[in-house]
Amino acid sequence: MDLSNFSYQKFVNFALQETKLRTALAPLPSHEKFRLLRSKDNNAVLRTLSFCAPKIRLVRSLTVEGNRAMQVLDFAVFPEPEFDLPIFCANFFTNASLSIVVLDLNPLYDVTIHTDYKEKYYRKLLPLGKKYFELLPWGGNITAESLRFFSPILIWTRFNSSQFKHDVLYSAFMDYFKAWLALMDEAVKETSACHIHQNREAQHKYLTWRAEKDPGHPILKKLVGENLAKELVWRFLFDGVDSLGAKTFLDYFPEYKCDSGTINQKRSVMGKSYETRPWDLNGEFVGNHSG
Ligand code: BLA
Repeated sequence: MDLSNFSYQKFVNFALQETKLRTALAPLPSHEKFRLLRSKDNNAVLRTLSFCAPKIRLVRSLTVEGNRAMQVLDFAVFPEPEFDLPIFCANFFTNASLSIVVLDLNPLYDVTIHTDYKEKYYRKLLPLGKKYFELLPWGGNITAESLRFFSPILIWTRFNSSQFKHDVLYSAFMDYFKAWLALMDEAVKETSACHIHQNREAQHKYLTWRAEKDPGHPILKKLVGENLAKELVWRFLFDGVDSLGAKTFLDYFPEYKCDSGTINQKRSVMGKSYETRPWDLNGEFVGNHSG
C-alpha cells in the first residue's frame, strides 16, 4: 500500500472532536517540549497532543509520520483515579506491507479474576466487539503477560496494509472511542478512599508495565535516540508512572527479577501464547497458556 497519502491524524482529530462535544479539554503545558520532534535521520516526524478534563487525568496521542515508510498511532485515555473506568488504548503500527493493531478498552482490573468488573463494563460492549472480530481477526501469539491488561473486546490483529482494512479500522476506532465516552458520561465519582487508592494503584501498575515493556520502545529509540525516547515514554506516553505510586516494576512483576536484582530485559518471561482468541463470544475466558 502506498502510505504517502495515509495518516493516523484523522483518528486523533475524530477522538478530540468527539471529546470536546462532551467535556472541556485543557492542554498540558508540561508536555510542550514533546509537541513536535524530528527523527535523527530526518525521515520521520513525531507529533504529540495531550489534555486533561473532568474525569480524565490524561488524554494523549503520539503519531509518527514516516512518509512512505511508516505510520504509527499511540492514543490513550487515562481516567482520574476517582473512576474505575477502563483505559482507552489504540496502538497502530503500519508500514507499506504490514499493520499491527491493538485496540481495546483496557480493563483497570484483570477481568479473568475480577468478574464483577468484567460484568460492569464489558457485558454491554460484547456486541460491539463481535462486529469486528471477523474483519479484524485475532493476530496470533502475544506476550502472555499482556493478557491481564486486555479485555474480552480486544481487537488484536495484523494485516497486509490496505485502504479497505484501514477503513474498517477507522470505523472500529470510532465505535470503540464513542463507547468509551459513553462509559465516561455515566461514570460516578468514587468517594471511598480505599477504592480510589486501588484505582490509582491499578493504573500505576498498568503505566509501570507499559513504560518498561511496550513493544514500540525499540522503534522510538531508533527514531529519536535512547535518552529522548526514554523521556517520551516516562514523561509523556505513560506520564504518571513517577507520580501515581511509589512501587517499582519489580514490586508489581517480581518474576522479572534477575539474580543480580535487575529487571530481566526480555519483554516476556512466560513467553508468547494465545494463538487464538482466548475469549468466546460471551466474553468467557477460554484461553490456556501453553509455554
Ligand atoms: C507488536 N504491540 C505488539 C504486540 C502487542 C502490542 C500485543 C504483539 C507482540 C507482543 O505481544 O509482544 C501492543 N502490548 C501492546 C499494548 C499493550 C501490551 C498496547 O501489553 C498494553 C497493555 N507499537 C506501538 C508503537 C510502535 C509499535 C508506538 O504502540 C512503534 C513506534 C510497534 N508493536 C510494534 C511493532 C510490533 C508490535 C513493530 C511487532 C514487533 C514485536 O512483536 O516486538
